[in-house]
Amino acid sequence: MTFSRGTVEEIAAALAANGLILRGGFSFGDDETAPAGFSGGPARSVLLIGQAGAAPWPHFQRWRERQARDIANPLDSWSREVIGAVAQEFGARAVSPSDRPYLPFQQWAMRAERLKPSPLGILMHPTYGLWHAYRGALLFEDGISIPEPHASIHLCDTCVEKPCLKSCPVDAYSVQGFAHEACLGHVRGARGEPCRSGGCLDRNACPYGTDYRYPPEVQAFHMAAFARL
Ligand code: B12
Ligand code: SF4
Ligand code: SF4
Repeated sequence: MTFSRGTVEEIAAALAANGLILRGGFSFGDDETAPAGFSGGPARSVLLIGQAGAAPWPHFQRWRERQARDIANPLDSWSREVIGAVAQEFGARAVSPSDRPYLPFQQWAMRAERLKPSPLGILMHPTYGLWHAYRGALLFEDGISIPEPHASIHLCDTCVEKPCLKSCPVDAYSVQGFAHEACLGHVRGARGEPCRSGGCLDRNACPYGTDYRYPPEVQAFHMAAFARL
């Protein structure tokens, strides 16, 4: 598969140098309002970039040690820098999951990878379980013909016990959605130490993808960012 300035394989190799992976992509339909591409015209296709497990962490940590001072949202800054460089090399526009207004990353991922949400809202991956995320996307003004992804098994459909809905001390995740404030109150409170130091108890209760589970220090970093601790 070739773009005007390179191939998908070359893009994947450039990302792998920072522990990032291509998470699939698709072309926007003629009837869709697509985000702008590199030169400001509508993008015709998108490639999603993300991580499986905590693979980018050592690369991010080395980058952080080189920064003159602590910066706000360092993982977003690192991701923008690394993915921005790849975008420039291959003639794409880079976007981030944190860009405002929010771009529909999970809808794009469901389309690109045929994933479905778990009861926690996090998309369930057949191999990585809940231990994966999106760090950016490349918008191209060329169309791409990526083969349709195969429909994969949605592990939550076969999971009868659903331990992910039974471990939170304040039942923040339920069929009604995510009770953001209840979670925050607990995480910041006196009894929130297990969530602060080891991550969300509900997410950690899922039996799948455990080889990709983020180490406690990585989970603590994300929890601190979520709760602005
Ligand atoms: C705002 C936001 C939140 C808000 C949700 C508020 C709300 N009810 O909308 C809050 C702060 C609660 C949140 C929390 C978390 N989030 Co969040 N969040 C986002 C963000 C930046 C924007 C969502 C959005 O509005 N998109 C715009 C709409 C149009 O796009 P969309 O694809 O339709 O959006 C989907 C989501 O909004 C989803 N959704 C709605 N409510 C919630 C709540 C949670 C917890 C999740 C995961 C999804 C989710 O439903 C939509 C499905 O179509 C996305 C990145 C992005 N750009 O999408 C990450 C994102 C959805 N979050 C993500 C994650 C992992 C989390 C956390 C689980 C971990 C963390 N980052 O700390 C936490 C939960 C904390 C915990 N207990 O552990 C990941 C999910 C990755 C995946 N594998 O699926 C994303 C994609 C970011 C990323 N870099 O990968 N999040
Ligand atoms: S515990 Fe079961 S229902 Fe919950 S996320 Fe994991 S597989 Fe899905
Ligand atoms: S982080 Fe803690 S309080 Fe929040 S949903 Fe997970 S287990 Fe519940």
